[in-house]
This record gives sequence, structure tokens and C-alpha cells, in this order.
Amino acid sequence: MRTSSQERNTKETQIKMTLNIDGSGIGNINSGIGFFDHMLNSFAKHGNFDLGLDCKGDLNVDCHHTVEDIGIVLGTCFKEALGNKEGINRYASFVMPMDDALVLCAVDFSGRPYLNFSYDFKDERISDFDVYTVGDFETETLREFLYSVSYAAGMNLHIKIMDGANTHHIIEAIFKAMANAMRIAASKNPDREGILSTKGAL
Ligand SMILES: [Mn+2]
Repeated sequence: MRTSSQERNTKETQIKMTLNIDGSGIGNINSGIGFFDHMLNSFAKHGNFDLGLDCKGDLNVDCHHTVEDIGIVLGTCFKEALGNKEGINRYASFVMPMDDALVLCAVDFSGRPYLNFSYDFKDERISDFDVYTVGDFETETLREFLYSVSYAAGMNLHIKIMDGANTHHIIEAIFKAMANAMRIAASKNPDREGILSTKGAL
């Protein structure tokens, strides 16, 4: 079973997460941030992952610690669940259309962290209000999440936003592109025997 269960507690966040890479796309997500729940449920659904999350974060400050720390735990779950990575595709890329948005995601479960992502969102937060309100998703924290996932999982993560006008669509396309790329890269390939590296380890 390629699964992982993690618990991480600090003064800023208390997180419990479960992951089954070979799941059926069931998300049971409670981050405290409505939009982020929507993104992580999408990630589970389109990745065919079973993902459980219960997080109590210091959202009275802002959403930064919560988003960043959930990324750390998600990456840690993938690292543990993938084990020695025997027989997996290792690499994958996916181009995700979502109405106006077009997003490319390429991943490599190389054991090495690397994030290539840069984008200035026109909206500072996904919110109906002009100021931070508890439960809002602040768009600049997306980079912290992606960095945390790539670092904790030990994966190369490249994301290119090729087109897009609506911030909700662009971010959702990122999560769906990532879900698909990670699902394919993590999948067992019957044509691949052993570990896909001339070094013999990933
Ligand atoms: Mn949506």
C-alpha cells in the first residue's frame, strides 16, 4: 500500500494528513480556508489520490503559515508513500486548460527539490473583501505552498502559466495540472523494472 499518515504540530499550525497515492480521488479536506479546500479537493479528485486533511492554523494572523505548512506535510506524505520509487514513471508533464487559463506542469520525483514558478497575480486574495478576512486565500502564498511540496517531496516542480485572465481559474488549473502530472509520474509502469536511474536510487 502506497500510503502515508503524518502529524505536524507547531505553535502556528496543527496538521493531520493521510494520503493514499493509489486511491480513488476522495478528498476529505478541512484547511480552514474555503478556496484552499476547493483546490485540495480538486487535487485529490484529479490525481485519483485519497487525501484527508485536518488543519488548525493561525488564520487570525493570515493564511501564510497554514498554506506553507500544509505544503510541507503534503510533500512529506508523497515522499513516504512513494518509498523507493521502484517501477514508477518518475517523470510526467501535463497541460491543463480551464476556460481562459492554460497551465503546464512538469514533475520529476528525482529526490531533489526544485521549484520553477513565478507569476504576479492581479488579485492579492480570493475574496469578496478589500482587506484580509479570516478564511481568505492570499495568492502570494501559492508559491510558498509549491516550494514546500517540492522541497518536502524531493521533486522537481515546474509550472508555467501560458495563458489566463481569471485568478480562480489560473490557480485551479495549476492544482489540476499538478494533480495529473503527479498521478502519472507516481504511477507504476509495467514496462519499467527497478528504479529509473543509472545511479540505482532516487
Ligand atoms: Mn473552481
